[in-house]
Amino acid sequence: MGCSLGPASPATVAGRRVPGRGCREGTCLLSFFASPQLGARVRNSRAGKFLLGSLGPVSLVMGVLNVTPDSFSDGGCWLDHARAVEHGLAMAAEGADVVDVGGESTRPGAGPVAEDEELRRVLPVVAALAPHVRVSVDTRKAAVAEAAVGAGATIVNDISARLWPVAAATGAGWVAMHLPADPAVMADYAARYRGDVVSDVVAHLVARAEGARGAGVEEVWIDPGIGFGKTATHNLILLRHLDRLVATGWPVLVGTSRKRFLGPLSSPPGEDPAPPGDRLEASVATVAWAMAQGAAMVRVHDVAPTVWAARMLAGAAGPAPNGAGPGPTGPVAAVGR
Ligand code: HH2
Repeated sequence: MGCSLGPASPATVAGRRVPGRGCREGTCLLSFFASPQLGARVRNSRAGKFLLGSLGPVSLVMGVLNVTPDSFSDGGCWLDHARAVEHGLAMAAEGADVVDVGGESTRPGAGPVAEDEELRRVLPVVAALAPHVRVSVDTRKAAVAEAAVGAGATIVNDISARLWPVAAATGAGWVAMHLPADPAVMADYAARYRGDVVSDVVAHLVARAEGARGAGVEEVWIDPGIGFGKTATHNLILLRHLDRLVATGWPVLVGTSRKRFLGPLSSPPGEDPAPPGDRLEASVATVAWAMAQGAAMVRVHDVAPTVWAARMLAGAAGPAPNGAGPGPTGPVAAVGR
């Protein structure tokens, strides 16, 4: 697929206020978790939604930035550091609340990446983006997570759900994702799995989240790991019952963007599954569903349409106090996220 850069250049991003988005440089997420009132609301509310006044639920958007040659949908696009930074800033200008920088593909069959190579890929990009937007590092390696936090990342996006000690030691936020088998063998695992996928995912993530909180991690997210060791049916069941994850009270992150299970749903019956670049509508539809179920953040490649979807959902979920609708100059813009 093509590697198109977003509309903004770095020069236009610094200091620019994005219409309709109140979160610049990670302040909203930080203040959200720093606020006992709002933090308690997310942790304790049955739906776990970001309920801000009468705006209804407003979810955050995490933009994907893979500094890899082989990621399943944008492999090779952002391997060059200057292009990666430009794309990260463009996503921030489009309204991403977090930019997720990764240096290792976890698609089925991807080869392992040596630690020094992963560090070489991600650190300069994290350091360049961190002054402008909140940055997470997508890694399974403790040393990479630690170094990325040192370079400015404030969330460890951990598909292995094992790196909470790094978050505890550094004060970073931590995402625990459900990964039931190593990516190299997860397709076989998924085909053989006969359990209750929703109950297993909920139990696994709640145990990890409680462990991390007990170890002192203040900001903990849980993520069902759509596409990781799951069949298309498992993915759809997890989406259907996302409310059970949300009901745990831990803020939920969901990543469906461009994933394989969307391929057959994105092409006419009888035709080949749509390739990753042709899964935009399915991606937006599934993250919109996730947001409507109470997901507090969605991880996407296509930031701009997702931000618009989030804004429309916020408007649809609850009328603003003054009766104005959502939009660049409406109450959503005034209150932010
Ligand atoms: N999915 C991918 C990578 N990291 N992290 C979280 N928390 N949730 C996800 O669903 C998730 C993730 C896979 O997507 P991508 O990074 O685009 O692909 P690749 O692993 O090929 O780089």
